[in-house]
Amino acid sequence: MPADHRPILLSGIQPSGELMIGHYLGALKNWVGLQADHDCLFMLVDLHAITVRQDPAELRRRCLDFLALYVACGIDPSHSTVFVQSHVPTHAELAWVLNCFTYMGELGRMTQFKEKSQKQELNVSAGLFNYPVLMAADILLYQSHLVPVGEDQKQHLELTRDIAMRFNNLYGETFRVPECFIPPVGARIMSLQDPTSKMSKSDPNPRSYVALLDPPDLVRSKIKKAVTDSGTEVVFGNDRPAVSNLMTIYSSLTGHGFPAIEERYQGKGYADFKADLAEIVVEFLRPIQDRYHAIRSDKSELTAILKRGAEAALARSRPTVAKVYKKLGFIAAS
Ligand code: ATP
Ligand code: LTN
Repeated sequence: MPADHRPILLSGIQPSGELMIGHYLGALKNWVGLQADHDCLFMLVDLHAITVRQDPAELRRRCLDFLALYVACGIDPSHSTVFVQSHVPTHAELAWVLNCFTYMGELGRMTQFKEKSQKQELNVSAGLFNYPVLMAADILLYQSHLVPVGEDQKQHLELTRDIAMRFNNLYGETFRVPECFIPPVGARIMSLQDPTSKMSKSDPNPRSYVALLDPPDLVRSKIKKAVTDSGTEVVFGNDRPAVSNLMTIYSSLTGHGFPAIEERYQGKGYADFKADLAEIVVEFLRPIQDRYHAIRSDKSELTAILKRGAEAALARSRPTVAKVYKKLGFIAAS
């Protein structure tokens, strides 16, 4: 790859569950928007995914499904480095080192760990606890400037910055301290069935989210049956979490602000609003789904993208590991 002076951007999604509209609005949309003027690395974080049990056959299939969806959503693998985390061994190597510079107390305070370990009370793995350290390694390996994520990942980004600063203070400038990019609208899309909890691909109820590959009639039915607040007005506000969430999806997909949406539906009820929103989502998904089906059928091209991506990522991350090992006092192998 030629010398690139654009800021380095890195992000990833776990290949678990189904990619859904929350991932698009909180992450993928911004990856695509920032792609032209950043030097981008986009990952499929399979090492992160195994912090909860995965079916091996499904995980294998899903990595390619997600890759095809990244491309269908607008990630251009000829401009950006797209790779699978487990193909690049430096991630696990740096994660081990960073584990030795992260405190149990810090990891115990992570909201995602608290939520996921509560759901899974028995046999909470050390991997689930250490998850944010691997994420810090992902980011720091590439000297990333910018990390676009949804709101729920902000705390992990703050921990990454703390780990980087701690290491730099002890050993001298080693890691760039990254910045977090959180979109102003769409950073936290809520469940369609419970507007007090985040829309999540690991939700056992598929009616709580719209998957990027849901067929049109299923999208219509999920939006029609989405819970609403008491009252009938299409007005944004903290006291109306359900309709505000639907308005956020509407606004993110159309670019219309909340006052314009309120004006358009003045005097109309939730049913009209939901019917229009359903069509907006269906029309938004249609070209993504068409592109997806074309791309997903070309397995050799998908494999080639990942091979190129892994080679580039390994070459770019090796110098950081070498620098870290040297600073720590590890002797060189040759
Ligand atoms: P899981 O529930 O399987 O742990 P998840 O649905 O939270 O996963 P991740 O792989 O953890 O998905 O998230 C990938 C990216 O999508 C992250 O940047 C995350 O912040 C963003 N994201 C996930 N859910 C939402 C949401 N409901 N709204 C906005 N962004 C989201
Ligand atoms: N933990 C993130 C996924 C992730 C990530 C990263 C995001 C793993 N490594 C590095 C940005 C940068 C999540 O969304 N659950």
